[in-house]
Amino acid sequence: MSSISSRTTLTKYLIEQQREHQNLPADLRLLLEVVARACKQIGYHVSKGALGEALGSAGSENVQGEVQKKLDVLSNEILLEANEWGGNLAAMASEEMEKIFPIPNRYPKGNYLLTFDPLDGSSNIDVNVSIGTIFSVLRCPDGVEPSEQAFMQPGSQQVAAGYAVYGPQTVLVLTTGNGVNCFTLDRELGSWVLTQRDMQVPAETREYAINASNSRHWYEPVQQYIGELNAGQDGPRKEDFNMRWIASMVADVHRILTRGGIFMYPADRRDPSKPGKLRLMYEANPMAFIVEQAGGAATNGEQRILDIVPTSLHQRVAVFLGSKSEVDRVTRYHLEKKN
Ligand code: AHM
Ligand code: MG
Repeated sequence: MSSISSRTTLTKYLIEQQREHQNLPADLRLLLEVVARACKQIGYHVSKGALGEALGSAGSENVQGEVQKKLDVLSNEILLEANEWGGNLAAMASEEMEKIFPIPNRYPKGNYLLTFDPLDGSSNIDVNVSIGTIFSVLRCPDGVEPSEQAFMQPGSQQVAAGYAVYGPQTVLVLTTGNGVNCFTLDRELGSWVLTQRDMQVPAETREYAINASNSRHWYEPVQQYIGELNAGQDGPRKEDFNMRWIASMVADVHRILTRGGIFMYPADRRDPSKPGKLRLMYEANPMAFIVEQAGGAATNGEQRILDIVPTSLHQRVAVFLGSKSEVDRVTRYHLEKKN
């Protein structure tokens, strides 16, 4: 364990990036610090649980028709309030808001667009299981008034993405397109401390994550792929696989970044108008950027997630991400069935 004086805090790390690699403009650095500070605040409220009166339903629905939890609403407000006045953003968009949030005229406007899922894994809030925040930063096209259209950029245009996990430890995982680093919150000092440099998704894995209760609805390529994993040593893969499903994408992805694996939320037969459950702009894109930066892969079963040009803010997408060899295999099964 490093001594306190030799620790690299998030602030120090970002300033070093700015100086040494010149790939991090000062306004982006400040924006990331503000987002990280908001995550710290959200983490504080999460950790209070019943003591903070933040558990339970807010009695409202979001644009996706999902019941909002009190903490969904609170986390959204924390992110909006923290980021509206800093002068680094042109607009924000959130899972919890139907429309974009342009920066109010009373504040200066900046060059970036921020999207977020304020509290991912909402179904786990009340049962004290890891949840998190996911965010993505895009450049606002020059001279464009921030509108929903300004956000319609493929994920490959992201300039930064990250997530926080509020779990046994509170961690922040961040990429600015130059690898992936993990910071752990030192609660006493209130600082994010760099605890893992250059995270890499192991290329091979024997672990997979999928909500198996949906198996009867899956399309054939997913049935085939999961069938082979479940057949274990007796099947064509000739080895046993293990399944894990936390139902918080942040926690499942964090496990995969740490020890490998594949995460899947496929499209299925239930509602062809909804390709999967997860949202492209503030769930799939930031996670795909992080996983690719860590040497993994991310597709919708047919194409790279980061190449998809969005057509609406809350668009859903099928997700297969994690260890490259497995994502390549399940993508191949989809493409073979298509042709
Ligand atoms: P949320 O953003 O409303 O929390 O929904 C997204 C979550 C993901 O974190 C997780 O992978 C998935 O929904 C779990 O879905 P399921 O309820 O099918 O297990
Ligand atoms: Mg979510």
